Amino acid sequence: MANIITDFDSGEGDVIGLANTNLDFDTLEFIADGSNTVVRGLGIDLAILVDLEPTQVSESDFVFV
Ligand SMILES: [Ca+2]
Repeated sequence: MANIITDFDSGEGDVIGLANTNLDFDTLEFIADGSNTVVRGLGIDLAILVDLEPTQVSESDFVFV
């Protein structure tokens, strides 16, 4: 089940951490769903960013560990 992130704001320094994954930013898809953005990787919905548009998501918002 996707993590629902209601308070993401890169202006606050928020980042989305993805651990133990072979994913990288280029393998993620960002899909508009109403006013939200679904973050999808390898066909799996990883996170829902509430009240954020896909164009507002950038590579610097993610940390892969
Ligand atoms: Ca926040």
